[in-house]
Amino acid sequence: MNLLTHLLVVSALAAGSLLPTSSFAQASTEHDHSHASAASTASLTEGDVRKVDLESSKVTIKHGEIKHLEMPAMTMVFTVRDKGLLATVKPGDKIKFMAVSEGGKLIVTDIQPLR
Ligand SMILES: [Cu+2]
Repeated sequence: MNLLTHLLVVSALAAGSLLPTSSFAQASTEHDHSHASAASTASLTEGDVRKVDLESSKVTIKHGEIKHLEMPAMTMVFTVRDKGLLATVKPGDKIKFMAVSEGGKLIVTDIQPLR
């Protein structure tokens, strides 16, 4: 086998093995997308306000299970999208709140006092 023939065989093999791989990757991406949109039915979560930090727009909440984020009950810090939401709550308040995941960060988009 001369060098030119060898190169042609190698590139033909590479092209042949790449094509099925890329079409398979595309099909599995579409599957993941439909799965994610079905699992993202968000709902309000109940919690107790532990700490309010107006300056950095953060609130510490002892929350119940958050099913749409697959998170068990715990106490944790959330960033609040709208600082105005924090004006309505203080430590010790019981609330319902909406938490969403944006780029790996957990954001509170709504807070409703519980009475
Ligand atoms: Cu949590």
